[in-house]
Amino acid sequence: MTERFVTRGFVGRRGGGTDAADLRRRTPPGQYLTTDFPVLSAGPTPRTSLDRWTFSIDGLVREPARWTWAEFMALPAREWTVDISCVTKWTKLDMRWRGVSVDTLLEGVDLDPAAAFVVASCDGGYTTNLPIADVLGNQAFVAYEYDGQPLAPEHGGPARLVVPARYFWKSAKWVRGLRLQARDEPGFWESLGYHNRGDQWLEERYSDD
Ligand SMILES: Nc1nc2c(c(=O)[nH]1)N[C@H]1C(S)=C(S)[C@@H](COP(=O)(O)O)O[C@H]1N2
Ligand SMILES: [Mo]
Repeated sequence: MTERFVTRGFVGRRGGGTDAADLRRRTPPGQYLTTDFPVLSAGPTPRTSLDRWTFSIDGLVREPARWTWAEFMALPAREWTVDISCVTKWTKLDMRWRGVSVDTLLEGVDLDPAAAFVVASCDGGYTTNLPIADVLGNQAFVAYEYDGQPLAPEHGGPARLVVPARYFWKSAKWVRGLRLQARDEPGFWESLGYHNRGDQWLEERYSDD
């Protein structure tokens, strides 16, 4: 039921080598490469214990879905190695994550035909918005491991959304759910002047870009 939304995106630009030409090709406009993993949070790091953690899908679905941590860990998982670009201009290549595809999560619910956008919500109140097409096709996932280790709290642990095809503010840390909506609704940074879509290859940083 979710196939109708799938867009393939920039598959041709993904992956690849690390010689000088490859590195240039893999660096979006206006970005520089880094090997650091900076922390950027709009507030304090929330600490939700795993026995109180749940992940929900609600809004325009026939029945809302909700997983406990144990149930979430039992979902089919896989690894992604992806390049990440932050609007503050750093790009980090080949970041290795493990988690659950958003496709897998949406397979568990019956989408209302009117559902066209998702709003990710988080512990701490942060939100970000995405069209459904931007999170399908196994290009977005809820990660709970980074580089072979449980995701660190400052980087969004226990679990965060990762949307590599968009600037990193769309990758909601401490994510607790996705709400399906008919209408788009700007999230935290999108309401404060950042671009609604945030495609790093088109340099969509601010709302008038
Ligand atoms: N819940 C939540 N998610 C968030 C943020 C935040 O402040 N709160 N910051 C966003 C921004 S602006 C960026 S650049 C990345 C930073 O992730 P990192 O701290 O793991 O580098 O997380 C994004 N996700
Ligand atoms: Mo950011």
